[in-house]
Amino acid sequence: MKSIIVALAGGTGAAKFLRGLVAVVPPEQVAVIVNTGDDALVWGLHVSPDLDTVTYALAGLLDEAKGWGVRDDTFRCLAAMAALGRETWFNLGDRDLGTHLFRTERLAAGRSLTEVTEAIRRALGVRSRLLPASDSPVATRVLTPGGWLGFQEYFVREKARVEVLDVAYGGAETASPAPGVLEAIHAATAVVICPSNPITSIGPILAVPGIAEALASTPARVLAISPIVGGAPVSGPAGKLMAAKGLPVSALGVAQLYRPWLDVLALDRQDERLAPDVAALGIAPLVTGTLMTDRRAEAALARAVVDRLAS
Ligand code: FO1
Repeated sequence: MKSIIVALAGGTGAAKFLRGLVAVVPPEQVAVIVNTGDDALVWGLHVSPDLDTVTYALAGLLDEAKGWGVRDDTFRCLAAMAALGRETWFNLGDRDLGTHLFRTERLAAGRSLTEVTEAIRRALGVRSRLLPASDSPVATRVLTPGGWLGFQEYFVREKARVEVLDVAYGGAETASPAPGVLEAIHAATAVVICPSNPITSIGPILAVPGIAEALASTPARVLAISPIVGGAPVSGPAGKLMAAKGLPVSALGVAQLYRPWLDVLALDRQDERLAPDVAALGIAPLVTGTLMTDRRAEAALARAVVDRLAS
């Protein structure tokens, strides 16, 4: 039987790890289940930031400095919208707009997000399978002292600077996993949870009924890579959001959150002292370099993960 590694992914951290993964295993042997909780309507267009970040990364098109969008994109449409008095805090590049126009038009024509994602991946030459976690909307919302914000309002407009009191996944209770998601988890040789924000990237995937259960019941080993190193997130607001959920901001907090179904936790060498506490939760620690500072480091982390899963 063909071996397939199934990865659960958010945006930038996941994109780096997946780039490393397809450098060490054939891309056709990787299937990625991607967060849609960050999706937003911008100027009437359906933007799926994490699907696009992963797609662009695997297509070699990602703007690596920003960690999102298309490399060398221009922003002339954005400037035109600003001149017309529209809100432009969400920076949509001109080439990126092509993806959003295509997605929005195809969805309006009755295609599912899964079908549209498949069409985009094929057109861009991505050889790994990409699956949105759900075809129905799951909207991450953040409670601040001023009220609830959509995830992009919190993350981009407010630059994640406001206090976070709670996080919710609107629509998750009634959403179902996209076609192929549960089957992929059950048929996987191994499952990897990418080093993505546990609350706003992996949380919305797990909130879709059936997905956490599939992780608990799959015969495959499930390994997560901690996005928290040395008591702080490698990037983004994961620390604040974990604290808002009452979790310690550490690799141990990640272990506690994923404990119901996690077999192995990869944690950075800086956090080696936490390994016994992770083991005490019944999760096998894998102490390795998790900081993906360049392509070599991305591939080295992927290699360590693949080797551990094969052992
Ligand atoms: N992130 C920003 O910090 N500022 C932006 O203006 C911005 C625009 C944007 C456009 C398209 C896209 O696919 C992603 C974009 N992102 C932007 C990234 C995105 O908000 C987040 O990185 C993810 O939602 C978190 O994974």
